[in-house]
Amino acid sequence: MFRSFLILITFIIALPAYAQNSCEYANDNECDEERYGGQGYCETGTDTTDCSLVSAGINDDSCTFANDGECDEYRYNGSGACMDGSDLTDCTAWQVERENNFVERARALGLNDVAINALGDNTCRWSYDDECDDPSLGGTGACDVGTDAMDCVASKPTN
Ligand SMILES: [Ca+2]
Ligand SMILES: [Ca+2]
Ligand SMILES: [Ca+2]
Repeated sequence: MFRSFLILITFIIALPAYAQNSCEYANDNECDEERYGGQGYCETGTDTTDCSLVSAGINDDSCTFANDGECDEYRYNGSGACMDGSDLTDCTAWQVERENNFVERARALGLNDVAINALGDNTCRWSYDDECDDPSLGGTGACDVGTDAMDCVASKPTN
């Protein structure tokens, strides 16, 4: 009797801890909870470890692979070697470089700065996948308006 009581207690204590990472995509270094900007592959409260930095608003270089010149966060299509929120310097540099590439490309297509600004930036998870996902530019709607500029610039008339 006492033993089954202990098992029951253990179960009750362990259950919430289990639920915190019960998602199929838990512990893959990518925060998959929609409330923290993830793709929503995990239900709220089931991808706790991966979302621990993002949910706390932390963005730092705590990853082992920080400052190695490569963005390793999944949320930026990186290698995933770093947990979301732990490869700040590399991912910031990568974003700056990507935006510069976008502006260069847009200018090469003959767009002026007003038109380029109107396209927005490339902060969407689905940017740079060769598919326009900005619904205001005839895209799929997988991205918020103004966050998939590079993919949508290709489909935008240049006149
Ligand atoms: Ca995850
Ligand atoms: Ca890195
Ligand atoms: Ca896209």
